This record gives sequence, C-alpha cells and structure tokens, in this order.
Amino acid sequence: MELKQAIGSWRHVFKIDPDRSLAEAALEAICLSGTDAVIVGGSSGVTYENTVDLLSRVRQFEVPCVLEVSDLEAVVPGFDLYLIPMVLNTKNPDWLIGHHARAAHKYSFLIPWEQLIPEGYIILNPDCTAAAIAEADASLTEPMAAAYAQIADKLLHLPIVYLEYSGMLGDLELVSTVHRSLSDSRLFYGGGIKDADTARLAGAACDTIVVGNALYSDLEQALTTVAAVKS
Ligand code: 1GP
Repeated sequence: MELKQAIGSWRHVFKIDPDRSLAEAALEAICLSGTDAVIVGGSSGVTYENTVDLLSRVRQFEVPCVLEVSDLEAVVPGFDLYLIPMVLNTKNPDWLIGHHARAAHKYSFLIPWEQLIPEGYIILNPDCTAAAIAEADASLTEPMAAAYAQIADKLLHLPIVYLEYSGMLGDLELVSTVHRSLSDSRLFYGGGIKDADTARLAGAACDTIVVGNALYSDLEQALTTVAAVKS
C-alpha cells in the first residue's frame, strides 16, 4: 500500500522533537515499538541541523518517518511524507495559509507536492506553545470544534483533522463528538497520553493517537501505548 494511503490505517504514532535529546537506546525502542510511524516535529527550536540529525538516526530503522513542518527553514529532504498543519482556529491567517503561500512562492519548483499531506489543526490547549505561536483561539466549545472539523472534512476535504491538546489530556467527549461529525477525514488526537490507560481512552475517541511528551518523561510507560491501541 502506498504510504500516503497507509495513513488511513494508522492507529498510533510517536512524535519526537528535534530540539530534545533522546539516547540511542530510547530511539531504537521507539522505532522498533510497533508504532505505525514516527513524526518528527516540534513547536520551537527546530532547525535544519537538528532535523537532519534526527532523520538520519531514525533512518537506521524501517519505521515510516514523516516531518510535520513548523518552520520553513527546517524542511529537510528525505522524509517519507510531509505533514502540513493548517491551523483552523487561528486568529492570524498566516497560520492557516499565509506561511504556506510564501513557501510556495519561494520554493515552488522544489516542493515535492505529491508527498505533502495537509492537516486541519484545531488547537485546544490554550497553554501549549503551539497555541501561543499560532495565535489559536483555544477556547472553542464542543459544537464549535465540531463545526471547524466539518469545514475541514466536508468543505476543504482535508485528509486529516488533528485535535491538538499538547501537554494535557483533553476533553475526550469533545474528541468523540468531533469524531462522529467527520465523514472522510481521519481524526488525529494528541495530548497527555502517557500510558496504556490514557492511550485506550483517547484511542476510543479518535482514529489515530499521537504520543509525544511521555517519551521524554517515562519511556517505558510511553511504549505501552502502542499495544493499548493496536492489539
Ligand atoms: C504534540 O499532539 C502531540 O504535538 C502529542 O502531545 O506531547 O502531550 O503527548 P503530547
């Protein structure tokens, strides 16, 4: 199956941050964990150098490796796919489409368009770095979050809607409501998943769970999230 289509069957992904250090043994455990893919991405301190470094380390393993682009200067060739966040609940259109248009203007002929996958991002933790940087209105009610998600799904036909609660376990009832409102988009959920229990709860509310911070705070527990949603 082509990797772009394979996203439709991903249940679990780990997100690793080029700006944080991971020992070789930890990276090996992550890449061999049985997760469906490794996303490389972070909200701050992501550079070309630390992204190349992490890509080359992940490439020792067979797991698909995709870059979630947050900074144009840190776009590195050689990833399997590139996830392109479009922040739906931003107050600043730069984060919805402005930076994207500038990238296309500057690098159009270099962009591997067929490897790009847009994500309709809805940021719901007002205290996370992504919310501050992307100027998100993170105070959405459940019906409004579902409304944004439906625009992403039914009007814009984005393949992924991503509910981002980075750093905290979100409102999983809201996540379920958003999930039920979608027809075609795949629902990614990320935020506060740290062990098998939180993975199961979040996994029941969405299509794909994203586990990030826990890799750096308690790796052993973080690794149990894979079997929790994939077995
Ligand atoms: C962050 O959604 C991911 O972009 C995962 O969130 O770091 O809280 O696991 P956590």
